[in-house]
Amino acid sequence: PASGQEGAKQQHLIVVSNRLPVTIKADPQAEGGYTFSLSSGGLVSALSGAKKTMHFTWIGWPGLSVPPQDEAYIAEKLKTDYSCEPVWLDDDVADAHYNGFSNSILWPLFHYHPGEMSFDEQHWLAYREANLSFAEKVREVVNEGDMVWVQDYHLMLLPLMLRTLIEGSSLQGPHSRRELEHVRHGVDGTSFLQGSEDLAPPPGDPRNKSHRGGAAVDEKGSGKGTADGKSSRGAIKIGFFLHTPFPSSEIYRILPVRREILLGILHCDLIGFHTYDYARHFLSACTRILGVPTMPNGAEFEGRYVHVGTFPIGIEPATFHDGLRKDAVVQRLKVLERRFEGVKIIVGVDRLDYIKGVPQKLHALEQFLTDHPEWVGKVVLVQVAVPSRQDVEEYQNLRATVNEAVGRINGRFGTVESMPIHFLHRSVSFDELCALYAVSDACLVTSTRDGMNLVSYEYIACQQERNGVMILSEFAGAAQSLNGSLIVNPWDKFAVADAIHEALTMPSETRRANFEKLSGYVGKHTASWWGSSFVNELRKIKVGDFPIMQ
Ligand code: GDG
Repeated sequence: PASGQEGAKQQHLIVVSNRLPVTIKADPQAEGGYTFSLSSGGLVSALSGAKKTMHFTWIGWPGLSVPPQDEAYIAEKLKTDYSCEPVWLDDDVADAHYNGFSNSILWPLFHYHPGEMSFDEQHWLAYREANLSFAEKVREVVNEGDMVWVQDYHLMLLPLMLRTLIEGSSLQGPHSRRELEHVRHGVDGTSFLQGSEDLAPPPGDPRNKSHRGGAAVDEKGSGKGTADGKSSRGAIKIGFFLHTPFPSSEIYRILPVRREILLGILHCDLIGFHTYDYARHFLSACTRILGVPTMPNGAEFEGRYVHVGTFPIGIEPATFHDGLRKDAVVQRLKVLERRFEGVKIIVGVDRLDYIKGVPQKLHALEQFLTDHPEWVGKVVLVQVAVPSRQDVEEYQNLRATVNEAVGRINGRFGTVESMPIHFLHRSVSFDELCALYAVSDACLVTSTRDGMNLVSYEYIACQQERNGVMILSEFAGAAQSLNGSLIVNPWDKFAVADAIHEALTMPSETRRANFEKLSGYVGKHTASWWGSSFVNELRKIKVGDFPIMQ
């Protein structure tokens, strides 16, 4: 991050996500008492291109709470080494925001699991409060002309709060007055704008010196608006990308705060989704719930045109190609090939989440072995099930269901020599993942809903030699792009069993032809392609640009 002066020379991109891409661990032996390591998520690689060409700041929750006296050291280290700015949240707010509203309300609803949704007003308040803490942090670092790119369902109120705090938007629109009041004042009547007054200490206040931007920039007269009414509308550009599906408006309208969430992101200049269907669902929710006029590529909202587009995410295939060339991976692959000689391997890699359809996958395998007993002992499913969100009750129930199914199927089809399911309830190293993908004859993804699903992309990236078959749920966003896969309905165990059979017996020429198509797509639509497409689109938008509405 640089000062306002440098920011004027080079466009500044501020990415905001719930978690920072840095893992911080307390370690009394380490210098300063903490260790720091960059995570290797898709978002990190997606933004690597933008990082090189733009002045770049990443804002997020650091994932741990530390004694107040350690915060400054951590913040300094994050800023200097990783261009990151931490948002500190109280433990109870972080928990109710993340496990509560985000993962017990929005996540199940967006994945068509309203039965798993438990709405709690305290969670809504915490969501609002956490979004406000993020908005305050953005306010500290942002300057006029900057682009802010907000990531995912944890931060859907952030665009509205940024317009209010930074641009002093009047919040007087005909559609929204009541809901904006709800977002501003919450159900407890406290206003987030009151909180914002603390953010603009009077000139000369020592707090102004503690951070760049924010009130200090206002003192210099950058023209940045404030919550006290000095409006500078359009001062920043705001983008939002949703990594999950956006459900049909028939499902979405179940949400008690459906209007507030839509209004939250409608304050963007650009909203992106993985697929055209998600974008369409969002636009129809805007029309049906808010009466907002829409076109196929956007919506008219309070005198502003909100652009809506599809930006399918991808992976960096080169990371996997490099991985497969590593000595350790080559050796491991040989060991696995020897161990499973004469046996076909189907691989599954999923966070243990009810959207990933792991029970459905197990039922389909059971059906396949029932229909084709000649395959018993000749095929194994290696299922990596990474523990996830274990504080949420639904995830604990899922674990019990899956354990029971694995035990039953292994009990039924296992022999002294072999078990049909190798179940790993833990994560594996990147090297092990590469070797596992490469050694497998098929990959089975049975998500009941999935924004995109990157495991399918990663499997393809590792199939140069084997040309394995991708069996992919029609309910994963990836099914819209990965032409050359066997597309299945995961709820139809007979159809999935048939697809398993087709995959295991597919002639090599067909596998080769499918692989060529798949690999071409994965190689072109990479994570960095996704990142730069979105940022370029956001950059191109002229504030005040208004297509003619029909
Ligand atoms: C969300 C959306 C959307 C998994 N196990 C191990 C491991 N992984 C890595 C995979 C892959 C990632 O985790 C999972 O990505 P997915 O895309 O499949 O799924 P979500 O985590 O649910 O991600 C999804 C995505 O956001 C991006 O927009 O595609 O639909 O739900 O990269 O490799 N990595 C290692 N060991 C493991 O055991 N090293």
